[in-house]
Amino acid sequence: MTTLPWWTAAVVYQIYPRSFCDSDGDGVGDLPGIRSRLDHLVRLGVDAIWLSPFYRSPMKDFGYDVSDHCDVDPVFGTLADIDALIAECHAHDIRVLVDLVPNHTSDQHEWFQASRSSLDDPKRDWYVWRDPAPDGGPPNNWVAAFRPEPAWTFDEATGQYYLHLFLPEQPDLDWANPEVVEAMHDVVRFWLDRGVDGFRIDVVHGIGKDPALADDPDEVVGIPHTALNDRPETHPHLRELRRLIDSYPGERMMVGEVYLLDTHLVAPYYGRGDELHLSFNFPPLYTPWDAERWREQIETTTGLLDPIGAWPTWVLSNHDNRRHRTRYGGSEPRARAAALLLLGLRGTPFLYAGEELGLLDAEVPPERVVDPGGRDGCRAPLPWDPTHRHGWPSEPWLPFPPEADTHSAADEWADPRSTLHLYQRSMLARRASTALRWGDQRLLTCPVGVLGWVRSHGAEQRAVLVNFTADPVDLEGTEAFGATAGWVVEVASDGAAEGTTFRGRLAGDQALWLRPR
Ligand code: TEU
Repeated sequence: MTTLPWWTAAVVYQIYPRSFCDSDGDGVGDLPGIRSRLDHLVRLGVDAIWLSPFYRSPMKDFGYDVSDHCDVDPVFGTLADIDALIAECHAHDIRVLVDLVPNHTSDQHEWFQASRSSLDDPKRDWYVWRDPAPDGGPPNNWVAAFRPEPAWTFDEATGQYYLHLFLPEQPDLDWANPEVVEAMHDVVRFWLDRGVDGFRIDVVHGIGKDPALADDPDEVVGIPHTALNDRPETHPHLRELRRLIDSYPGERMMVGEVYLLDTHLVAPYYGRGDELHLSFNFPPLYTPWDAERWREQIETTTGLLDPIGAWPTWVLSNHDNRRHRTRYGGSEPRARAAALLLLGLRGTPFLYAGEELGLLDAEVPPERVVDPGGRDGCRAPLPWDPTHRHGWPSEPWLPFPPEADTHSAADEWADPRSTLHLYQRSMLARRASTALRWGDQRLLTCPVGVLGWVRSHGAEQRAVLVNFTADPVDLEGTEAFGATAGWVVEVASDGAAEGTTFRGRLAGDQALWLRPR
């Protein structure tokens, strides 16, 4: 039997620690809270978790502004808590990925404090400092994320500007400086030595910068530079990181957040199998719920990645974007069909905590918006039970999502027809099928509004059919029906008729997984 690395077969579950589970009643989720809910993840059947940052941070960007990479912020717990969480995950065969934020630090990090202290501080050139332009303005026209403002802030003390692709409180490190590279490698070693299985690497395509800091072209002015920064300088850094991570035993890995919104630009970040093990690919996330548009995304992705031996990833929701149920018009049946799409594609699927409950984004009133990027809605706290505060000991930092009264984990475990049970059933079926985990993928000709494909691995086969429309569709006479005649419904997104012979009809908003009899 083929043995491919664990991360090709894994379902990865993203936890945003602030919003998962609060153990101490301060309204913010924490590491002991996560540990107390591991039974939920074990039962659901996730293979790995990715923890968004829990490091020391002033929380201007809720942890993506790191002030100490090698310590836990007190709001989340202690190093002993992360050790205990890693150990307990491993005891349940769940791998642990942590977030590595290499592009920038907090302005409160001791490195930046030193850097800004004087022009000749030994850490001055750990960050990107430049003299003002002749008119006194910023050194170039780069725009920061979140607000349409320059990616440069002037520092009175030393009379220069420093670069920040995100908030002014998130100065960019200068990876052209070998001391920075070495310091970040030390951070990587620190966490690998503590036993993590790998890293999700934040804005990894950002670390190499144009040494000339040339202006962005006029036609893209206004687009944050982080979505444009695609430099050859980054690739040697990725090869070094790859060598470092691969030098550890036990198939450690990295999945990069390459936030370039074109798969053609993402593919090179896999290198020749010597850069990222996996890369996020966001164009599908930004694709509307439309069969033709999804067909293009699937063909583009596999067309670019298969030939270079790169393993795809698929993701519908995360802490930076409205949840897919919200984006797809709020329909839960549709979100459930999307789950079978996500888990049925060739590649590693990433789930975002709460999508297994079918959650919508919270409607956050203006006075409770706290994120500089306005991404609060998808970061709403998870409802654990139907009580007043849904298992949170005090009022959480953000309001609960709509339907928290009916979509808590306890409610959903109690109802075999729930979205949670659908995720559990499909993840079990995926675990049991080499075709679903590793199989080739051949798209089938289907009626308008439907996508279908067959996954094959050796003699094993599965078919996935997704009806993107709200109307029933008859497949009789199509290639899709020909390929699956006599097959059995293994998983249905609405739970209907599982275990019976497929008759060639898809209900509106329905997706099916089929297996040969
Ligand atoms: O995101 C990178 C990124 O480019 C996004 O912030 C994107 O610009 C924005 O979400 C669009 O709405 C990563 C993290 O995922 C994000 O949470 C951080 O804020 C950001 O990096 C800075 O570290």
